[in-house]
Amino acid sequence: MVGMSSTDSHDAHTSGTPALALTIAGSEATGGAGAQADLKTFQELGAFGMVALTCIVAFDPKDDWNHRFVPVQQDVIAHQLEAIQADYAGTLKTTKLGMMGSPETISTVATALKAQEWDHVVLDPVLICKGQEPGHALDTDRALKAELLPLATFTTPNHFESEQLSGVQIRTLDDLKEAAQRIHEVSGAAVLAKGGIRLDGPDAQDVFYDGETLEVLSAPKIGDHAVSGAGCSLAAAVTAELAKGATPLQAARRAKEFVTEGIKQRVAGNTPFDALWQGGLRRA
Ligand code: PXL
Repeated sequence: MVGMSSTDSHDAHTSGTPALALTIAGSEATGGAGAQADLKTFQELGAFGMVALTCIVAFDPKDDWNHRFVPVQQDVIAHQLEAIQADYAGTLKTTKLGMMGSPETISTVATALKAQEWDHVVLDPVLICKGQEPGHALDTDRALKAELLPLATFTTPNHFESEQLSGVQIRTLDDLKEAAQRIHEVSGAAVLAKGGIRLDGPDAQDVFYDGETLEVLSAPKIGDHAVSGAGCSLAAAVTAELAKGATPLQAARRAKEFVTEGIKQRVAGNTPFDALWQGGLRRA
């Protein structure tokens, strides 16, 4: 603030500043997924990013890259959100919810979210990470449905999460459409249900539904392996686009392009899944 008049400071909030976007997510140390993917996506799409960290994931190279997971203490999560929401009170209107990891964290986050008005709450309903057992996720699943889904304005479930949230078993594109419609009915949110590589056929197909428009977003599949960070980056790209003023359908289309190009230019390491490169659209 040194040397800045109150007018300068006010102007900085109202003109020429980038759109603001918060992610409430876990850290995935290798940089493929989680808060790292979200922040890189925000930056790439021209939004100013913030993070409230919910947990830390460190893959274990000695144990088949299994997920080692520690939650961040509940008061530390609350403090991060307190700082962010006080700093940008009145201007921060867009947030993305990524991996929560526990029912306690879901409650802490829901309480903070309810303390202000939001234009956009993008819920990536992360139930399990690649490599985790679905059984671990049941209590988180219940808390997510009860406490976060009602606050969401947009949600991006993958194949497994769409089945959990809709109760529909998804084998075909029509199943995915039905699941998207059911999730919209229970949540009121715009839904981008991801078929990804899980449905048969040459294309990676996702279904957008917002109560009015049902659109299938389609791009040729790139390889037959899931890429780390694709889900996080998709939801983060939706978030950045919404923060910049896009409609939900525009945001979904742009996010699909972002992820498709990012997968084409993926980064290989020693984990069994490659990581999406958020710079894909730079040389699409
Ligand atoms: O891709 C889901 C995901 C989200 N957030 C974190 C993760 C993962 C998967 O590894 O580690 C922190």
